[in-house]
Amino acid sequence: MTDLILALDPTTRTDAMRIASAAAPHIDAIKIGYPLILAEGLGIAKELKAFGLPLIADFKVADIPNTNQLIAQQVFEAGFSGIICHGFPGSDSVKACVNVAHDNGGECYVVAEMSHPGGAEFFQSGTAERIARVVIETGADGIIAPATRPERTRILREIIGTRKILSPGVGAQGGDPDAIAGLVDGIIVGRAIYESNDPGAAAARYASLRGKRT
Ligand code: 3DU
Repeated sequence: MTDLILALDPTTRTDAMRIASAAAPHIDAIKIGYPLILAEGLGIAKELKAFGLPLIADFKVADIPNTNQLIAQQVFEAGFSGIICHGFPGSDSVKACVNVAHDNGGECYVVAEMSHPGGAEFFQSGTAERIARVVIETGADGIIAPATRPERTRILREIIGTRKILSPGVGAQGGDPDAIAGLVDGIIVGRAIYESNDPGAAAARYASLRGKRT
């Protein structure tokens, strides 16, 4: 079964905990990033751990290896089980995140191509494919690839083989779960769940739509 990952981007602790609580029975992991962390602090990670789900830090880390390592150490000390970094800073920067993730029994995912329209400007022309190869070279656990462009994600799947693909863009960005779920290991859904009047029902609906990995 393809995982359903909640992108928990509300900017108050109250909303985040309410939505996570409603969605938790239907989801496989929670992803948080700058919107919630900058509003409420890194400590929110420990509170969210109470739901018993893997917690992914979407900081799209993109610095020199030493700084990436320092950031990743903070992430795993805060209680996360996964980290997302960018691939364009190069394999040494990615490797720094991979090493810290694996030293902590966690996972590292690398953004290969982004899901918004502008994601087609720089990540195509071979860049996404090159980043996917960096994932293999560095031993990273998988890539982030767009649900909005299944044809691109299919090409990236050929490069990364059985490594995981987590795919944002379903729902608010227009990605169709039917078109992507069979290609990827996890779909990432944010606004279509957390902006719903009934986040629990919305999460249940996406859980029923995600289909099987083929
Ligand atoms: O569009 P949504 O509200 O479903 O949220 C998508 C989430 O995934 C959000 O946290 C965003 O920062 C993240 N993301 C992308 O949308 C696209 C990417 O290429 C990478 C991450």
